[in-house]
Amino acid sequence: MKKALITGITGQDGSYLAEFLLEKGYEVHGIKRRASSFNTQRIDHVYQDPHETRPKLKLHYGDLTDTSNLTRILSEVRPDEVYNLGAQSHVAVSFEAPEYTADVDAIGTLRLLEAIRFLGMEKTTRFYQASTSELYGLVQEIPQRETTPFHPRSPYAVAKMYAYWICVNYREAYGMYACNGILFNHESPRRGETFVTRKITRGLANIAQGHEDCLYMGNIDALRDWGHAKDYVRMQWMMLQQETPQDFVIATGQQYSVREFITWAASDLGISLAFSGEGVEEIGTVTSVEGDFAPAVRPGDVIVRIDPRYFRPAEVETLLGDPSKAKSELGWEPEITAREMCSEMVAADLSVAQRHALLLTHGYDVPISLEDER
Ligand code: NDP
Ligand code: GDR
Repeated sequence: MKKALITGITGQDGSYLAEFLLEKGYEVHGIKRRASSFNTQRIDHVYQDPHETRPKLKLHYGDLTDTSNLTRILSEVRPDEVYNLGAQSHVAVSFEAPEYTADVDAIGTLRLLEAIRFLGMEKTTRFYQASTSELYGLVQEIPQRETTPFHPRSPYAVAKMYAYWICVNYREAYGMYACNGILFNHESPRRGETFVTRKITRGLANIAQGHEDCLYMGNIDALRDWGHAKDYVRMQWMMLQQETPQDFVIATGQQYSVREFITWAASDLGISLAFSGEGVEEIGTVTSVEGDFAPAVRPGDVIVRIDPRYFRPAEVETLLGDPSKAKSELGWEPEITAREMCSEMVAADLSVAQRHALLLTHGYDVPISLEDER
């Protein structure tokens, strides 16, 4: 039985990857951070009681900032494959906490690689690094492929650039099987609530059910290549099953704006929107409402506004990936479109908002944040 160690197992990708590897028969180990409240919601459904004789999923307390902890976990587990998904992954937050972001995202990667080498596992343990389309930042070529030069635009992207190159360096210097997956944005109902897609689907579902009045957005003209996290974790595993380690761009090759995503999500709720105004004055006004999903919304309501607080000191305006290499060399194809994914996310967030509305009707005032969709 193969053993995998996942950093970031409690995050969006970590949870899908853990499910995927468990289905493949792996023994899965994950590193979770100590928190003052439960932080394993995304993997609770695959959690196995440690009192069972041979649980297939084991969690270890740890942190990418803690070298001795990482070394100890690696020496105990001796995994065949390490998936380094752990990161301070929010681009806007990285401007607020640049040093911490560098410590976790850049030096954390080095710590793991160095621990693998220190333990003499560099020829036996395969390593996946969660690299990102944010490396392209100020884009030098459209679409972006493996050979497109990098120009990172945030402390997050700069930290991830170090991680990218240290991974390449350990491959070249020590013959490690180490790969970078250069993944474009990927989402799901398990996406963190403050990333743009989830903020939109959750915010509009709450507005539809009367829990909030307005969605406050940043740059809605930003263009992204959005895929589904389930499709992308499959590719993370495929990258570690090849004869030789290589880096791959993982993307759909389709690009949409944040504004289009808002319109899709609204339309799934039966809401038609018209945008007017310019810059921070721009607003999204309801033109019509159909069906039963948005009982709290009326034509004429302004449900989208721009708030400059969500603008970034340096923005990545446009990203569009070219996944040809992954398609031709690994036979990988994304199966879920961005539009389908948006509907899945809206349905999940609407169901939470509806349950909340039902509780309110029956006199239970449960704070909605406690009910986040997993
Ligand atoms: P999430 O933010 O959902 O998950 C991040 C994970 O990292 C969480 O489990 C988090 O733990 C953990 N983590 C954060 N800080 C530390 C730390 N100091 N030590 C150990 N673990 C830590 O990210 P995603 O699942 O969306 O992304 C997975 C990886 O892929 C990240 O590295 C991200 O940067 C990268 N990536 C993501 C893309 C995307 O579109 N989703 C695209 C390209 C790259 P906790 O739950 O306790 O917060
Ligand atoms: P991104 O994702 O920065 O691409 O990083 P995010 O969803 O945060 O932003 C996408 C685009 O939407 C614009 N935007 C807003 N973003 C947020 N979060 N909130 C808003 O209110 C808002 N309004 C407009 C942003 O400016 C941006 O242009 C994600 C993360 O998962 C990274 O870890 C990963 O590496 C990259 O995707 C690929």
